[in-house]
Amino acid sequence: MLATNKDLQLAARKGKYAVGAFNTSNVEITQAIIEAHEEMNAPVIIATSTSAIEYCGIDILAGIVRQLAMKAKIPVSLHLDHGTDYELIVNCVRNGWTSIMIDGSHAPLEENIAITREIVKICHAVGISVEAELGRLGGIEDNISVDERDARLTDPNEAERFVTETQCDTLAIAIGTSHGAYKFKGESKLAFDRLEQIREIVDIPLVLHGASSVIPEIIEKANKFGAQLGAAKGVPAEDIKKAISLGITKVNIDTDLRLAFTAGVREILVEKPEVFDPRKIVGAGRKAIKQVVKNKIELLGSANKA
Ligand code: PGH
Ligand code: CA
Ligand code: ZN
Repeated sequence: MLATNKDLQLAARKGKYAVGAFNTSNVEITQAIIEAHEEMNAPVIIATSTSAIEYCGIDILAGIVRQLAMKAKIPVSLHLDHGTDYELIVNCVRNGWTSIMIDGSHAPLEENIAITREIVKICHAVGISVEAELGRLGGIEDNISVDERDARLTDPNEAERFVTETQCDTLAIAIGTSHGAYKFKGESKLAFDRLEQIREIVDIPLVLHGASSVIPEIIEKANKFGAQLGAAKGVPAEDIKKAISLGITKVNIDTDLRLAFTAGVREILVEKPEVFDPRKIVGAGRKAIKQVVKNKIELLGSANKA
């Protein structure tokens, strides 16, 4: 069944767990995510970036996610990840998205507030929940690359004002994570004190972007079969757990699924050179994603919360 992020995250806050937001761009990834959640009776957010929508086609991607969601016994939200384009957002609203992220984090505060308010007005009129972002993550976000120098932690006082003035339903904050497979040069360092300060003065559910762990065994497997992902590094599982204990109720994961897919596909191509059926090749990637998603459900504590 379909649900909104707001409802899923309010339930998660009560139950002290987090809902995973997993990115998709095609049928196999969506199947892997939804099947894993069905088998573990967990609620889920299916996230679609602008480039994923461009890749698949907005109506096709909506069709895939909504058909699978309506057949599923668990609540599924269809969420726009890092929306920046007004026309695309309105198109998602028309095509049945249940949740929208408006990412005005690259703009100055006043402008971010103004852009977010406008999207909230449109979305709330039709029962769609809105995630906004304040502060800047490092790394590459869809097509936008944020230099380390421009990355900026969320200011708690700004966050309080931002939430009051925009009436957004949930808030993505920057506490030191970044998008992609190369998050940290040395040890991972998250600003948990900042998260606590924000949690104290902001009373809407909070979101952690850039939350892939870049699982070492998967990197090893991919490299064993020919990948070159030497210095890849993510957020350790313990840090994700700690962030959830401090109030994060949505954890965004894209990179870990991409890596799992790559390792799975590389393995079958190397181990079974006689295979040339796309279903077997892409199917191996789908299977690898499903296993990673199941492990994430365990980590986030969302099993049996559907
Ligand atoms: C994310 C995903 N999507 O919005 O924040 O982050 O690159 O860590 O998977 P990762
Ligand atoms: Ca952003
Ligand atoms: Zn993100």
